[in-house]
Amino acid sequence: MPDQEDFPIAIIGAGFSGIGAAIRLKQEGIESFTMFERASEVGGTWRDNTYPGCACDVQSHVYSLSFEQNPNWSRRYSTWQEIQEYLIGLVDKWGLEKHLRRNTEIVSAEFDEEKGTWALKTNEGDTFTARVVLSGVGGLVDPSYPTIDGIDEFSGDMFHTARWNHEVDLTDKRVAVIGTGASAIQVVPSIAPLVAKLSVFQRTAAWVVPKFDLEYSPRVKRLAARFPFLLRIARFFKYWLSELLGPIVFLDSKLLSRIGRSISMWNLRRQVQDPELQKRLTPDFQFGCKRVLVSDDYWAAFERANVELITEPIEAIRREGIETTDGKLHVFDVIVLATGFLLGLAAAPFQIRGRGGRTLDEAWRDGAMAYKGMTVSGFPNWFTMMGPNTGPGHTSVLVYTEAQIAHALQAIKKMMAEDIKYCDVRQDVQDRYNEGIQRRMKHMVWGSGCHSWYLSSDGRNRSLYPGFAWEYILRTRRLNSADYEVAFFESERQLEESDEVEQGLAAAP
Ligand code: N01
Repeated sequence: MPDQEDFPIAIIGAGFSGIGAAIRLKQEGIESFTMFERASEVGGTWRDNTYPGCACDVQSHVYSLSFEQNPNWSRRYSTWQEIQEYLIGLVDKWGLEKHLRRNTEIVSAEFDEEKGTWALKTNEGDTFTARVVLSGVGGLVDPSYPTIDGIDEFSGDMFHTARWNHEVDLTDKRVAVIGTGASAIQVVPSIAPLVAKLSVFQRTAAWVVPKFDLEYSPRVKRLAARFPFLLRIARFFKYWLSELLGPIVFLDSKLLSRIGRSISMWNLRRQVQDPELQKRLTPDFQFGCKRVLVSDDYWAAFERANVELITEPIEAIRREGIETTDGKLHVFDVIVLATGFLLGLAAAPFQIRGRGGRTLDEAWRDGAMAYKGMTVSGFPNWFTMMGPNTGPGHTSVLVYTEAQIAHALQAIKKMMAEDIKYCDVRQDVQDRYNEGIQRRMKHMVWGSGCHSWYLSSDGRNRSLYPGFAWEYILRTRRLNSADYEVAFFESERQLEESDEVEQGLAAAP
């Protein structure tokens, strides 16, 4: 077994995946890892998204690490600040600072087949050599800016939800929000009481189910701190409830969709009284096809006198505001772009060169694909977290992330114990796995005719896992060596030694 110093591990990204992986390595007594974070602070999405109302729409007991349960969540659905504090707290608690290189971006990676190592180049110009790479760069990171005519002409303030400009005071301003996705539905009710006028530009209405958020009392928090098993019980029930209800959200079933639709329509009717407005806010696609949103106050915001819904398509952005296709110019002081993200997992985050000099972008020319969402043939010892087809539509993404961390950890321990140079998933195994994933996709609601970030340009879903989380966990639980081409240092050494013996014998008089 090699010394840990001979087994450097790189973790790219210090968001939930990176921090979770670092803690699990520490728990296993593995200290030879370095975390690279391109920003000055950890937290990933919870560092970048600070817009008013930003909170997780998955319950905190499930949207947290199972091995780091937090008794102090202030409410059922935590705000971005609390989640960010939780992550910063974990870095402190586990002494991750000494492993962390802040402001350090990995700009390229190249695999050395002879040595079984990855050379990671940083933006500072140095190179870090790693035996294993755990990539936790996130899937929805870079904002997607819309291509609207005249977008640079606007004379007021304009910013994206993921790059909120806190210097701009919205009080008594005329504000436009473009988009009606998960970010917009949190921004709209939060800023509506502040602004003079709020206009929401809706291209596609969204299905929204009730949130039933609540605050946890000091007593509940004390109990959770005193009896940690209560947190495990809460997590257990919330997780299994989401699995139980999952088929309503992901299966292409008219009957199940009707249940989801009824819940959402009830949510709409209790918040909006005007039948005409109800109609304009009702989606025309199957429940679950786009991400189902969770809110108790988004639709209610349209009942306010200062909030209007605009469904006329946008023609252009002008100096004064937004022009719609009916020729009307809507004048604004501020435009908020709630227009989503570029799907990061569709392409390599930077140039990654694997065996034979092939890049990941070349390997993914026909779409992003990986074995169990983690490993790609030709790119040995590289494990991606939140990779292709590992996102859920119905539960916490962290359940999947933890399964990926556990899988990578198994591989790392095996490599260390058996002096393995590299493990490279076999192309036929990866292909078979992905054929199975796409076969199952035919039964999922995501391809039922709507347009969403779930689908790539060829209409395939390469972002979500078509099934239950428990099943993904079972599939990833065991590392099957037969799925991988495995190269050992030992056998090479033996070969070298036997070559030397043979040469020695041949040279002997
Ligand atoms: O982005 P989106 P998001 N003109 O892509 C519209 C996660 N998340 O930031 O539907 C007019 O969902 C676009 O219209 P359409 C979560 O996974 C999680 O809201 O394409 N409109 C849509 O309405 C989520 O799914 C949390 O017709 C334009 C909106 O902009 C993902 O992030 C919270 C347009 C974009 O919606 C993305 O959510 C927030 C144009 N040119 C986000 N271009 C949690 O709580 C786009 N749109 C965990």
